[in-house]
Amino acid sequence: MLSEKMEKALNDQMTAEFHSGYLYLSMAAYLEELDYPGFANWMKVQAKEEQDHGMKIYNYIIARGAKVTLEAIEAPQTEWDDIEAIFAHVLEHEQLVTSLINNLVDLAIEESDHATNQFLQWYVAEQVEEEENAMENLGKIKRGKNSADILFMLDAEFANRIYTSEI
Ligand code: OFO
Repeated sequence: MLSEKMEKALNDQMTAEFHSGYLYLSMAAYLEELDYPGFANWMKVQAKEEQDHGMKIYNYIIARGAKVTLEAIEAPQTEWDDIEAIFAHVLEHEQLVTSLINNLVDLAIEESDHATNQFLQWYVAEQVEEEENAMENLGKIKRGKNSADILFMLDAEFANRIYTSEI
């Protein structure tokens, strides 16, 4: 059984994950506009993964006999200054999500909700990976941003990312 507070916190995090998906889809659309189909592909895969992150929480709430409440998803940003700003935003966003996950873990510990704490450890590990990838990608873009040839090669590299379900 989940406490009312935990049920609300998990529903909020589920919405935050769906919002992340929406944000990355918006970045994908902007990158398509800039004619970078490879970077757009990377963002579309990321958007699908975020959908999975939300669904994992959805499934957990149901498994605990609690209520899933879908909330409004805030409209995402639709334009950025340049490609570096997009990837800097990804890192900033993932750091924000890490802090949200940490708050949830703190609540699980405070409530001695061991099952939810254990469930959340998947997200703790995932955020390490998310931040690592975001830092690596931003580094690549920063190094290549002044060369059309390098950006072309990076776009081709990012086109190789394939979606694999995380649920
Ligand atoms: Fe759900 O990991 Fe990114 O936001």
